[in-house]
Amino acid sequence: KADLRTVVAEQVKSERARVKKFAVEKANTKIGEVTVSQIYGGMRGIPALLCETSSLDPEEGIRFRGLTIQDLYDKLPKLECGEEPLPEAVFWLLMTGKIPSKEQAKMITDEWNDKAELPDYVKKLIDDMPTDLHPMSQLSIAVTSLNKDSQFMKAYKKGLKKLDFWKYSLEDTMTLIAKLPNIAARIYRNMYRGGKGCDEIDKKLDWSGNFARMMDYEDPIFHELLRLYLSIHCDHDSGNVSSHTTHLVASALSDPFISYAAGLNGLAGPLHGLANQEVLVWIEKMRKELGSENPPEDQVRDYVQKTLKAGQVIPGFGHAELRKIDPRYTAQQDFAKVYLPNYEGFLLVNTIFKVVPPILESLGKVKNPWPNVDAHSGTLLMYFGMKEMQFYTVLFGVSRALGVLSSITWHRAFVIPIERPKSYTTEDLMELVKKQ
Ligand code: NMX
Ligand code: MLT
Repeated sequence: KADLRTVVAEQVKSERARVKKFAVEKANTKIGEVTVSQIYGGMRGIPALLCETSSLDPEEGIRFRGLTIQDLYDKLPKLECGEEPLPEAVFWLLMTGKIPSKEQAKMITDEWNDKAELPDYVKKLIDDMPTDLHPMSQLSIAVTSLNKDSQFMKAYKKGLKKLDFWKYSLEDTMTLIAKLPNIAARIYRNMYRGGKGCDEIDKKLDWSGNFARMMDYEDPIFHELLRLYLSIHCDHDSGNVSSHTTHLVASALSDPFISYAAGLNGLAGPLHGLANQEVLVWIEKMRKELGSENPPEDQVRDYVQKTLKAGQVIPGFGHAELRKIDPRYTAQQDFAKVYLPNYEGFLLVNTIFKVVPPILESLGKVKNPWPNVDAHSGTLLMYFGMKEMQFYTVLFGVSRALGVLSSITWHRAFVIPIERPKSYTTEDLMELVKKQ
């Protein structure tokens, strides 16, 4: 079976021609308009970005290269002993739009295992960071430092041709993704295990299995959870903060390491990826205040009202684009139904799911009252003993690398220029509106 680079190289050739023809022929075709409220309203709904790797339907949720999460289960290769999709296979799908064979997914695992070792200076950098520095900052710093050996930048300095940008971007992508579990697990061990534990890759294990093992989680069901987790958080079209930031920074021809590090800094915000930490912080506060691991519905309802009265958002609910229950939430709920149906944390998540949407709906302003991916993830991690809530967004970040790095490689294949939209002052806008 052909390897990833061969498959992508063939596709780049044909896709480049197809896209060029389309973009030239339809260059002046309008596909939307921009209103003043969109400019003041976070550019919601402006059709302005390209994303080949995934698309997000507000009513249905995410499709990765056209496949739903259920399709990932049905079609992607899995481990002999596993039920969950392999992130390696998801990465192949994102990069090529094709379902990999078992051997092709294994090629990715083997390559990532071979490239997983961290340079000594990165190990030292991580070990020297204060253990009370947020793990997302540590991750971003460590990833940034990897650009010392960026193949893209080395080739660029030597006069790399535009049409070959994508090849070196892909090389950096493979190196970066391979090293991420090692970086994240080292941060985890330093912060929560006194720096002790294994940092050796076991070449018999897959990417997720190694990651779990290096964080000292041996339970095979946790390894399965991590496979699910690292698969479903990978991509959410290009408009979300982490993907858009990565693309924006990469459009300046910054190498993949610093582009993705920029995306991680966006993911670390409480309205984006940090929400999975916020959910558990909020749940733990609620439990403490109500004096129960699984408080009854009426008390949860009062607690939700109290949170809103204090001017805070209910973390894990709402979405800027989705208008239904996030299918990533449902995938995690399905996992919990199988492996931890009676866990009090899961029962409480179910109560919150019942209580919150009608309350948010009653506010009359929340566009989507339903749970998003972050409403469930922390509770699953808690069940398996990962109580360190600050670390949850790191797992999201590791997964997001699969999508954003595939995406920027394709943008380079299409030689998309530097991003530079037009901005206006309020005065300019008022003038423009007068002329309408
Ligand atoms: N709790 C309370 N109020 C909310 C919520 C919520 N969960 N979601 C939206 N609202 C409010 C929002 O703050 C705004 O209020 P105001 O007009 O007073 O400023 C109003 O409802 C309208 O907001 P929307 O247009 O529905 O949402 P928007 O697109 O601006 O923001 C989120 C989307 C996701 C930022 C927002 O729903 C939110 O803050 N949710 C909680 C945080 C969260 O779970 N984020 C994770 C998103 C997924 N991810 O991983 O990135
Ligand atoms: C994501 O996965 O990026 C989040 O759901 C946020 C978004 O899509 O805006």
